[in-house]
Amino acid sequence: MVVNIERLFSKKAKMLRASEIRELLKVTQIPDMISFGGGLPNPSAFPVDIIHQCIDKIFIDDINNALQYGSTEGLIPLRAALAERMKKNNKISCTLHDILVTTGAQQALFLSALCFLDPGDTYLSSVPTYLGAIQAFGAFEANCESIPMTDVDIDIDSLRRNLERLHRTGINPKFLYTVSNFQNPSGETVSLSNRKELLDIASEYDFLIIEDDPYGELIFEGEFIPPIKSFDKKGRVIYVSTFSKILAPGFRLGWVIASKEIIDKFVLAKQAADLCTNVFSQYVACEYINGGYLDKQVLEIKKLYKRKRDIMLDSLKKYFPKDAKWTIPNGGMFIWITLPEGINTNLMLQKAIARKVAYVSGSAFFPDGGNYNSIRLNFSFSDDNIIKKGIQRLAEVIKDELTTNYKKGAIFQEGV
Ligand code: PMP
Ligand code: G9A
Repeated sequence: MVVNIERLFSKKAKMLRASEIRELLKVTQIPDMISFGGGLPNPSAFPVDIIHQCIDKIFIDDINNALQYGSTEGLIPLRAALAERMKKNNKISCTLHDILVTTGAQQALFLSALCFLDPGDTYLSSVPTYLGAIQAFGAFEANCESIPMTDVDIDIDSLRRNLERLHRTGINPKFLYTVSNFQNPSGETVSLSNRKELLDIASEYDFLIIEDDPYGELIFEGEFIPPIKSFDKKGRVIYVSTFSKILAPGFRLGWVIASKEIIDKFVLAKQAADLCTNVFSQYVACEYINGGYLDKQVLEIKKLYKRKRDIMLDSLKKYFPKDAKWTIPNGGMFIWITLPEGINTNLMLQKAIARKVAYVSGSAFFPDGGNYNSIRLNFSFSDDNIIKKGIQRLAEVIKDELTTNYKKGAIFQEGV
């Protein structure tokens, strides 16, 4: 008898949706395709020789433990090294006991969803926001209240208005999700005063903040702004970061800093998910930090990505239509483009792919859709001359679209 699998899937499984970014990664396999789509680090930023040295040392010093199961919390020397680094670089006062090592930052988001979101619960998120977070939280059947940005900051008036409206109907959001530095997707960074205000409001209305910070180390210029977590005295902020952008995403290593109650609960959830994070990866990362390699490598990565950002910005200025606008990120990996209203970048994507250039349409980063006239460009992955060529190609696609399909002021429906 043929098994009717669909009938057996859980409600949660039926609600799972494909990530447009992960789908787009397939397009990058097409020969000669220039992809500004996926948020991929540049392979030349991977410290290959250093990784080799670290592994050689592990083979000599402690290979049996590196190949063994480990504790769910993570390797003690790695957590101690992270606590030290978080204090020194990020002004977050913590010890190794406040840190849980996770299978990438993505798992930290998934554990947050598992531990805090029941079906029908509400969370807040600034928009546009990281697609993987929308996916993780959406899997738990939660409702997202989208809070717009005003320039670089989360719109405090809108946040307060939303909170008042929710309270009148008896809804208490569980948390606010934000990527505070060099956001994925917009490249913007939330100001110091906005960070403090968010924490005050979280305390007033009694919700948590999930501060996702994979890009904070990749600062090219401007002042370092301490994370929201550094002002948190009450255990209200769950801070999430990752080795993906400062070592290599293939290691699948991230970490969470949170209060003891939260870490304890996440440990239980993680036991059910994967027992422990990849132990061999943790040994390599530990050697990478304690051998003094990480700081030097971060300097190299920043130099490389700043150059790529500048090439992309110069090319945008040279080739893009005059009425296109874009952000100028002080770090990270992304530039956000706003095209004239009436352009549908979802529809335009097929034409761009036909001309062998890919991007992510902006609407993917809004849980409620819309914003069809925006796109996200990644500048870290492509070679320098490919960035120039790709932006030139994309500019031609946009100019064609403006002369053929542009419907000034058109409102597009979801799904087109
Ligand atoms: N959060 C944000 C904002 C990201 O951009 C990413 C990856 N691009 C992640 C989390 C997931 O990172 P990881 O590779 O550590 O799972
Ligand atoms: O899904 C991935 O491969 C990570 C990249 C995320 C992004 O492009 O935002």
